[in-house]
Amino acid sequence: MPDITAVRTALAEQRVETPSWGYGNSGTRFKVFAQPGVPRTPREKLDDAAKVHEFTGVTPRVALHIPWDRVDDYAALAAHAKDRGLELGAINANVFQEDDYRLGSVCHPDAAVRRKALAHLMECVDIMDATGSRDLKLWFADGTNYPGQDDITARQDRLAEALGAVYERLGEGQRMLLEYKFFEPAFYTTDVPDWGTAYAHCLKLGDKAQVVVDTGHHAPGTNIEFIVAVLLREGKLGGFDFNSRFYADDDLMVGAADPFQLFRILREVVKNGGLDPAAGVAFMLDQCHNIEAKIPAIIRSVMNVQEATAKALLVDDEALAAAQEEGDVLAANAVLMDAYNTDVRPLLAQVREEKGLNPDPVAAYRASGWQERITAERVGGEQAGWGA
Ligand code: PSV
Ligand code: MN
Ligand code: MN
Repeated sequence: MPDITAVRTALAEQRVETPSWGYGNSGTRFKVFAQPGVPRTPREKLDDAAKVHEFTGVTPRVALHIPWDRVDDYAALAAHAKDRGLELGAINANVFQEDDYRLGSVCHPDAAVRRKALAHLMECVDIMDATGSRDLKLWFADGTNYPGQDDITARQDRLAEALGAVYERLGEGQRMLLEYKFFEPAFYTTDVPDWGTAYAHCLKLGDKAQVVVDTGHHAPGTNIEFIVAVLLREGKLGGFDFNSRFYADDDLMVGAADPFQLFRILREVVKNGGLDPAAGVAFMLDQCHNIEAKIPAIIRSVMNVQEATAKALLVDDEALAAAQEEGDVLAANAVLMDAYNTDVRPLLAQVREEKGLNPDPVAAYRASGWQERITAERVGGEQAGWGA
């Protein structure tokens, strides 16, 4: 049986990074429903993130998105984060929201557009220098819509050239995390559509380049835990963008659509040493809260990651190995299902109490008065939103 003290310690030490854009308004292409009290500035996003950390105790890092979080003084923003007990996390680049990028960014057929995109990526590394961020997260909307529109391998060459230049620019202790997504906004080819393509580029680049697995970026039925196991085995799993999908890149709360899949993913993480902070696997959320209250949704999401992790930690490895060795298919499966079917909420409540936290972070947030305060105080000005 797993050592319960070690399980509690692992849970107390796990960190989940929250995304600045999850605190702002978001929606679909049909409608953005604005919510009262939503932050108007990157600093206000950090103020909300500090509340999430106050009640969960495990979310000290906040990912930024440039240009949505562009400020004049990034060191001052990092100081604001520090004042609130936070650190700035991954810097997410954005080379997909300008007219110039209609045919792509770093893979664009026009060298002038490629240079512009590369300059933005370099700017993101400058920002990392100022904020002390470790990770540059790269997601490219690049691709084509029609057969013949552009040359598939030429686009790979352009991608490799840009990635190589950014890689050279990375400083000591900085990493590049390359994200893949099977389609959207490109519908025929995507230039980084899958983990294999991301892995091939990262392998050539070197140790500072790793793959990030966004759970929403796979075709239905994809065995994501297999990808996770393989990337960990190769030392190339840089982190996760957690969220839930029912249909495409839905960006719903992690663990909402398929908690069993999340458990299976975290089982591979735990089993293959990915929970050890030394493994460098970043557990990030990449979500948007379009119709639900944002701060409690982020707290709920963090709790969902913790619950899946707790279940993964409870797998009886000895019993599992014995069943596997005997070829006892049903017994092996039952060991995993026993862990999955365990109610870990009391265990996590205990872990929180040991940290001096309220065992119910959502209730504690609701009782804190923060939502009422920001609703009253954040009037005037423009609310932050996905894309602004
Ligand atoms: C777009 O698909 C996306 O959701 C990617 O997952 C990025 O990580 C995120 O936006 C932020 O740029
Ligand atoms: Mn993502
Ligand atoms: Mn996405």
